[in-house]
Amino acid sequence: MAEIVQSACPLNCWDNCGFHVTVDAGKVKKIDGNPNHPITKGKICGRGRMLEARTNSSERLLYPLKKINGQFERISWDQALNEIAAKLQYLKESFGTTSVLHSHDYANGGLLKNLDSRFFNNYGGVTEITGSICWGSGIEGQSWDFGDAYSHGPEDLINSKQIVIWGRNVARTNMHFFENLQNAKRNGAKLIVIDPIYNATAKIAHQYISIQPGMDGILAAGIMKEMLRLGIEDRHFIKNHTIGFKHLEEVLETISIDEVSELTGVPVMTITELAVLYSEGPTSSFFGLGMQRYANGGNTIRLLDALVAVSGNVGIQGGGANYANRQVGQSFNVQALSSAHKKTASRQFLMMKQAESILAAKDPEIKMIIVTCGNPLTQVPDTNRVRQAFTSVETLVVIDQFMTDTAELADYVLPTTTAFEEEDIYYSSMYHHYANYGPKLVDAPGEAKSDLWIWTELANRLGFGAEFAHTRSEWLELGLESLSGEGVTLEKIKQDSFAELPVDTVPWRERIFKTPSGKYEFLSAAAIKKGRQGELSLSLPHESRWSQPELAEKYPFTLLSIHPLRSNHSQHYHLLNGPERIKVEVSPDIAKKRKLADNDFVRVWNERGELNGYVSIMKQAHPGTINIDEGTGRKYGGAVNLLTSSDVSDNGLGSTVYDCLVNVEKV
Ligand SMILES: Nc1nc2c(c(=O)[nH]1)N[C@H]1C(S)=C(S)[C@@H](COP(=O)(O)OP(=O)(O)OC[C@H]3O[C@@H](n4cnc5c(=O)[nH]c(N)nc54)[C@H](O)[C@@H]3O)O[C@H]1N2
Ligand SMILES: Nc1nc2c(c(=O)[nH]1)N[C@H]1C(S)=C(S)[C@@H](COP(=O)(O)OP(=O)(O)OC[C@H]3O[C@@H](n4cnc5c(=O)[nH]c(N)nc54)[C@H](O)[C@@H]3O)O[C@H]1N2
Ligand code: SF4
Ligand SMILES: [Mo]
Repeated sequence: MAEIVQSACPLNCWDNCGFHVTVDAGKVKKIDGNPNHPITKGKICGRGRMLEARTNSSERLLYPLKKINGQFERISWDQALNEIAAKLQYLKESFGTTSVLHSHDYANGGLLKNLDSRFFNNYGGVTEITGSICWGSGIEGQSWDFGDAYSHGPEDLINSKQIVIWGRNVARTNMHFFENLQNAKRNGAKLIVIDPIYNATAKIAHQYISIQPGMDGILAAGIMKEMLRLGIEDRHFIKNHTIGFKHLEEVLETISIDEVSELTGVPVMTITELAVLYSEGPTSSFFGLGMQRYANGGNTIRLLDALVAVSGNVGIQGGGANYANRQVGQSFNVQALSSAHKKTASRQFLMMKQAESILAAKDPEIKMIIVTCGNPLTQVPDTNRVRQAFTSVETLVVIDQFMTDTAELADYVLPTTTAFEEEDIYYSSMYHHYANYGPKLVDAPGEAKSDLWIWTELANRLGFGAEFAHTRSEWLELGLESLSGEGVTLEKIKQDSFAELPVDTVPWRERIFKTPSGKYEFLSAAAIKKGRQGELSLSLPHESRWSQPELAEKYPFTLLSIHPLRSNHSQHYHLLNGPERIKVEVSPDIAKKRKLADNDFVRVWNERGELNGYVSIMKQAHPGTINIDEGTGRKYGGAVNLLTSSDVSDNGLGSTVYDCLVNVEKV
């Protein structure tokens, strides 16, 4: 008898949907939305639905594999765990624990996925990944300005008179917010989209503003200039709740409004209109993540924040500089799960620079890499170098559900469970503030085991098994400990299948910020304390015709690599029907210049690499813009990251994957 069970989406996504999963005879049959979920209300996307195919796929990894003479051979779990544990022990004694690197991203939003840190901390502390290819620049930027990165609750959108979607591909990446935008429009709100690509969100906007990639901070500066010229800034907020405004004024004096228009491609009149619109709030701003993956990404978000502050849209209903919502993750007792106090050694590599750092590491060298919840061979910039780094170490262990490009390079591949094969609580610090419960619904195929089982077994072999001697329920209760006072208990979340977390849905409404001064900081003390520049800067992307004219001669076009519609990064491509080909989207002017027609086979290249694909001419996009969706792998002819740079953004914690010049020609 088929049964419908409440569950949750584990994918790294804004929406964190509630599911209804049909289970029959021990198999997942179908995935739908849970209509009772307060935010996602029964609607889910194709990536969520496809988790059925992902779970039941005949390509699942079923047994531990070891590479012997270049070929994978099936081995027993005992052999795999014994050999990996022995190697870990040997490395600890001979070179120290930081000779091991834990490479990961956040492919699964489960609370218990944080237990990987517990394993590595109890082992003694390995080389860890810091920063983020995804959102690092913006998180750090908002931390300098506000003290943290908090968003308004979804229900507050109703209070906005105007809504500015700034570099966020809502229709594609955040479907429930898209629905919310349509409702807000029906309610009379004005919708503006600022993006180099005329995307599906732009189509529903009252106004679409095309911008030169990487120039959003400059545009924000122009809007603030106009605001000050017209005297329509919020003097009360500036005087009482901010520091460093004089410094901001000085920065704005270094650029003319005509220069702003030249750099951004936005007409002066539009800039003036935006100044008026921002001052006639409440105006809410929603910043995407693509926009800060540039060398100037930190300053971009900081200048956008400054605009929201100067126009009086901070801490008010219907306002906000909405980027991420870290209140969500901070609700849990992740500290207790990860046992950071147990580590005695540590070293950190930047996520985007992991390849260079592996290759350059000394005292100790990296001898072993363990990969979880990540596919660096497709997702980390400068793929050629990543390949070189990941093949340079003695032992590569990859824990995954499928034979990814990264797993193919491994010495040991360990098969792990999918979400419906283990119990967990799922959350996302991106959009809404509900956590969802996902029970174990079916048994894993073959000998696939949960990540937690693997850590526990390795811990047993390395002498700290006692640190892992807990049941799933006990682990979940530990993670929820910080919430028990709020009535969020394991029992309650199991019963309801979701729980509202105690966050502020209008952050900063008391005008008390988490910065050193307690005020909004145009001049950041936190930055200065870190030895960085606390001042705002009107900096440009690293690869542009303004910053590197010679490079732009050779590689005249900007390559974006935005998130794919039908896949979550690299996770769904292999499940899609249709030809395995890369789509090279070009702006109409490029098609004209290079005499390209739809479906032409082209090569896209720069000094870092080359990729082939088929042309699709975009209806409308900023001149000189190309896009190749991220996430494809070897099967498709390669990852777009063959072309991207592993440079680090201005504040030291973000990537520059969209800050990328290329050339294109027909082959
Ligand atoms: N379908 C789908 N949804 C996803 C994901 C997925 O892989 N697939 N991934 C999830 C994850 S992990 C994340 S981080 C989010 C990301 O969610 P988003 O931030 O919405 O997505 P991105 O693809 O990073 O880029 C968003 C937009 O930024 C624009 N853009 C690029 N450069 C600039 C610029 O310089 N200025 C401006 N104004 N706009 C610019 C792009 O044209 C694009 O429209 O999506 C989540 N949702
Ligand atoms: N050029 C370019 N590069 C980008 C981006 C871009 O826009 N452009 N986007 C960046 C962003 S925003 C992000 S978030 C990253 C995403 O980068 P990743 O997180 O590395 O990408 P995914 O393909 O989502 O997932 C990686 C792997 O995790 C595995 N996995 C899933 N669940 C589990 C689990 O429970 N346990 C284990 N052990 N493995 C699991 C999946 O099978 C998959 O192979 O990519 C970044 N890279
Ligand atoms: S991928 Fe995102 S939108 Fe799709 S079902 Fe999962 S959480 Fe919902
Ligand atoms: Mo991301």
